[in-house]
Amino acid sequence: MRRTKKMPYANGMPTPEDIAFFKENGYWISPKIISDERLEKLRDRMERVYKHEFETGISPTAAWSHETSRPNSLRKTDNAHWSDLTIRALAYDPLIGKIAAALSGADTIRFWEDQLLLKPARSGGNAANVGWHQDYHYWPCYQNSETLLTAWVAYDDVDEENGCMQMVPGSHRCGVLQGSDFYEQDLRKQMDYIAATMEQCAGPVPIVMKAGQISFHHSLTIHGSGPNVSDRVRRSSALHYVTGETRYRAGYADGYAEIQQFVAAGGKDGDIVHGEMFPVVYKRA
Ligand SMILES: O=C(O)CCC(=O)C(=O)O
Repeated sequence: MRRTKKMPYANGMPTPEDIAFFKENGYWISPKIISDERLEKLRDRMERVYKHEFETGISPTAAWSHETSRPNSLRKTDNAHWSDLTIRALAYDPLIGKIAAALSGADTIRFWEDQLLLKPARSGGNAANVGWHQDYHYWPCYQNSETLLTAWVAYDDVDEENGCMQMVPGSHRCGVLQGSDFYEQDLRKQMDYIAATMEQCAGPVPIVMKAGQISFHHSLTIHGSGPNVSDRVRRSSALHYVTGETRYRAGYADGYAEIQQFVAAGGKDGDIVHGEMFPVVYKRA
């Protein structure tokens, strides 16, 4: 008789069961991949970015935060990998790319954008919440939601107390839903949006992780996060990847420097995105 045995992790890579879990649920949590030493350096570099000490001399694209007027709110900085080489090395990490390839079934993974996120300790209230959303809502510049995924790297231990992400398992199979809003901080206002998936999905479920673990999610998986009521800060990098089959949809370059550069270099509707702002981080041999 043949016995089915759970395969062990090999260097952090997902097993066939894990890949099936990702396909079914729209997310997967890796084992610890980033060492404590590397995490220490990442936290230090994050601080430097906040102090506007940009190693490359280039500033991030945009910051959505309330550094002075609302110190308890979520701090979100886009494209810190432009400014800092340690954060860039994380974004371009071939192992993260290889996992993204295994989960998505793609041969090639390109990196394109990151967000540095900090949810302060004892922020309470709504100010550090992230509204329920599907990432694809923000990326109409790409033709197919199946070719896009995010890796969220925990710089600290994350749990429900410090406002870990919450995912609605299976919501990536519900198509694009109206009501996505990262910036809506009163999560109760979005109950209709979540309810739209409830006939097909359970959840939401908390994405509890130790520092150095990485959660991966599909671009249609509904997710958000609540307040940090703990004494612990919650720091992370959200890294956005496209597969080698990702095609541009014309008319949506606004606000995305990477897409604008692709278009300026001759990229047209339906072309596969590429170029120096979409570096290949993994290619199957
Ligand atoms: O950090 C959070 O709570 C949300 C992050 C997020 O929306 C993302 O990584 O796509």
